[in-house]
Amino acid sequence: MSRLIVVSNRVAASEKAGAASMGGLTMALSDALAFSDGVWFGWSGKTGPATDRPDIRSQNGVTIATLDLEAQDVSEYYNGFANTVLWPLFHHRIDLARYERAFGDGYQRVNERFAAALCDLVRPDDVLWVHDYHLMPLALALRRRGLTNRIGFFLHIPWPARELLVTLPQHQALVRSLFAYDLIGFQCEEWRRAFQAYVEIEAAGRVQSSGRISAFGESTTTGVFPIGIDARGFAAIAASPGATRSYTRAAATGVFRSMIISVDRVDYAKGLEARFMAIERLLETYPDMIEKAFLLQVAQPSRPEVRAFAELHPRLDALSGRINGRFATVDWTPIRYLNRSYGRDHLAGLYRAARVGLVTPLRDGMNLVAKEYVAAQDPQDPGVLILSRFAGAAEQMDQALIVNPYSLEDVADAIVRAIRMPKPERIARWRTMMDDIERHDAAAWRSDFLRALRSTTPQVSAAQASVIKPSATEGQGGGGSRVGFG
Ligand code: GDG
Repeated sequence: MSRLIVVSNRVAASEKAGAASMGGLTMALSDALAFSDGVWFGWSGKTGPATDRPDIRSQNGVTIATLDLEAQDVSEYYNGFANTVLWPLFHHRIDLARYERAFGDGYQRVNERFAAALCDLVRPDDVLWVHDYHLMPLALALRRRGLTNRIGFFLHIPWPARELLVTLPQHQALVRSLFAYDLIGFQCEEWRRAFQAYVEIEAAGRVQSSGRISAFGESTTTGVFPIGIDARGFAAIAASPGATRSYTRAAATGVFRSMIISVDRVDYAKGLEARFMAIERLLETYPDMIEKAFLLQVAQPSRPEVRAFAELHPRLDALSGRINGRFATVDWTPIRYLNRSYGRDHLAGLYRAARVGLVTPLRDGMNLVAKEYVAAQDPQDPGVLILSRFAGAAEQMDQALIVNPYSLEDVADAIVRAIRMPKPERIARWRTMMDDIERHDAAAWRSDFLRALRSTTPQVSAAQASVIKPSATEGQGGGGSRVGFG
């Protein structure tokens, strides 16, 4: 049995590792790692002197290997290229992206450092699974060091439209570097199609119906693996004592009222501003909803060092304050904006108490909140999910009320329809979605991906690995055998 090595920017926090605090992704990966005597590798989250030697510890049968990063790396790689270049670009906000060469240098430097540290840990028959946009060039950096193991990549966020991707100065190097993986996984067909369109048009590549794709004189395999949650586990959390306490409290304050819940990181891609405005439009258009409906927005602060994220806070404060000032009455507030995070059990109780789950990102790789909302419902009296068509989850969850989050009227109408929906229709829609998320849960996602990865033809032979070199257009600011993003 070969070991699994999972590589992600951050490694799951250990201290709180109880079922109630772990997300579905962490659970799915932890199970697989424990089973295969595996290793989870990533940034420690701390700053310190540059090093290739990871700190290694054992946690629930899993080896955790972490590297500290220098302050400059955090600034250029994490806050810079990952979250001020790739995050906005891949979420179609090029107006918020800052294309600075120093960010590309930092991105390259950290991927090289990860590769150097990993090479000392990896054994010949290990399988590597790399996660997300922070680490796209990692496989190429590993191949250039001679690693011939199977390496898979999963992108948790959307793939952008070609017309926007080409605004990135390093677009070709970035896409080309992905061809060093044996398997590239996307959350849904739409993101895979966008990737294929880039490769066909910009790189004169060839796409086969099997998912095999060739360009730059290399080929790899693409696949669609919608990430799931631990649906049964989450349903059990929703019935736990902690969840029941938060359910009872929320239900008591919402008697005779319809609670609408949203849960997001404070992130421009999640569409919080448009959502608040849709609540305002709801109250303008449907006066009978005044004192009847209210939004409970749980909004966990996120990436405070990145300007576009930090700037969102005062805007949301002002918007919720203005709408509340305009519509609130002595004992009712239309938007309860909670700028903090809650335990998973608390959250599950709130989902269950809410008549409507309002999930309206402007663009989102998948969106797990949509699935958690469904899993937390009372089967005898479930609430209604309203879901943005621009979330990857919409491809799977067509029994939700699918909306265009840019249209305030569309969202307002869907809220009224959800609140008025008869119980038999609510149950029928919920049942279909629940069956699907139970079938396609976190464990299925992980095993589907790993099965596909293990059945790919190995990407490179040892001999080929030693001759992969940067292209003529790459390497400025890098040099030698580095990947070339500067
Ligand atoms: C990326 C992609 C993709 C939120 N607030 C609290 C809390 N949360 C938990 C939710 C959910 C998770 O965070 C958020 O997951 P999402 O999927 O909505 O979003 P991203 O963080 O943007 O994740 C996304 C995902 O990767 C997985 O591939 O779906 O598209 O952007 O689980 O419950 N959890 C707790 N307290 C909170 O206050 N405990």
